[in-house]
Amino acid sequence: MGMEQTWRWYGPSDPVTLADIRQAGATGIVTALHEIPIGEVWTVKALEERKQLIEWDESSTPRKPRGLTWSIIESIPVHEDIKQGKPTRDKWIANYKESIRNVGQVGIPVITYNWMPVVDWTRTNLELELEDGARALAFDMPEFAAFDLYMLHREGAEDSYPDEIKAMAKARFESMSSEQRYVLQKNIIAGLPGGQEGYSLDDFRSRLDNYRHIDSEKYRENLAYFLRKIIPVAVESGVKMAIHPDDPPKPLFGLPRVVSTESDLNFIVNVVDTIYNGLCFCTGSLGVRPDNDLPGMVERLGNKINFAHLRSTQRDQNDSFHEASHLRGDVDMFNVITAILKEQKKRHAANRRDEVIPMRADHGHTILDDLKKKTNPGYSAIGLLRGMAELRGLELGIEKSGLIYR
Ligand code: DNO
Repeated sequence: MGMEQTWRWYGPSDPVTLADIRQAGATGIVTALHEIPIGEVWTVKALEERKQLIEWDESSTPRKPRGLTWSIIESIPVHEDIKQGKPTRDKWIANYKESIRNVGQVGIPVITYNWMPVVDWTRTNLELELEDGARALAFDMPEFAAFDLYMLHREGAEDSYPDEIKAMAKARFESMSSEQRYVLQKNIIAGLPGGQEGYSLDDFRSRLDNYRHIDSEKYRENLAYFLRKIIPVAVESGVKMAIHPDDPPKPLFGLPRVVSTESDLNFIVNVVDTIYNGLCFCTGSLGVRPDNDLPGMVERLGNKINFAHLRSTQRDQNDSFHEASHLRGDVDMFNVITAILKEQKKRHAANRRDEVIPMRADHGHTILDDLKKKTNPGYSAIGLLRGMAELRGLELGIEKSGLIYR
């Protein structure tokens, strides 16, 4: 049996409609109540309403099922006080637990979240033009350093980069127009779709300042504290948690990062050893590090994978990368999908109810007609449709080949 094909929908204002998603062949919806401020409780009423909207077409009487299910929440963001381990964290954790209970009551089986400090996923360029004219998301280290050193003027930034990156950053900054500098700043701190809030420069500096005394060890401890409190509630509520890896999987702005490597993931799943304390296996994020052996990680950590984000990244020079099409780039998608299907087989043999792992094609290129439209970066319909169609074809090929029985 194949994976569950899901699609991220940004809610009623998403230019990609539920009907579009159905036509793309997905059956699961991945979404969030983006309007709820970070830390507040997600009520049963608000969850129910959104679930009805997703699953039922009310435009005719009697109403008709759309053929879509709200399968995953991505994300319930974690309040910064919890991440920083502030004395007020228990109040926000109590809210988080309440939200988990409510999600369980409404019957949504998985919640995705991340443990990235201050910023969620980060890119410097949302429109890198590829040789075929498609646009891709990219992270350029010298540009990122130019922002950090010459626009943010972060204390300590000088020690964060090797000399050659600093020299490139300086040259890059000097050659940029004020418009280009503004776009760079906006890309980095104004918030990407579905991410944390956006910040102004001053606000951003003070947010970074909160981490002055938090090193990786402390930051990891804060995560363990959070997990010990929430996982028992997740178990009770029948809701599986799925932590998303750091994107990119390396420290930014001198902030701690503790969800980047296999040993980070091992630490996390062992804090409370249950399938309810699991992973969102994002191949594009983890794949930026050459030391992450993705198919091997699926083999070793497979029983804790509650959700898969399938996409590929291509490492470039100077610690930079861009998003490749789904079957190209550095991610060995063939062996990743083979390993996921083998994991599903094991679950089947063990009679696990969650035998089918939900996946979504993540971050497509902007192509064809979407180049003329306003779209959410990485989430335009046609590019994602291409990605999903490729992944689905690869999956079917692997299934038919009998490879997963070997
Ligand atoms: C980006 C996404 C992330 C992800 C969060 C999970 O496209 O993968 O924003 O949703 O990090 O909390």
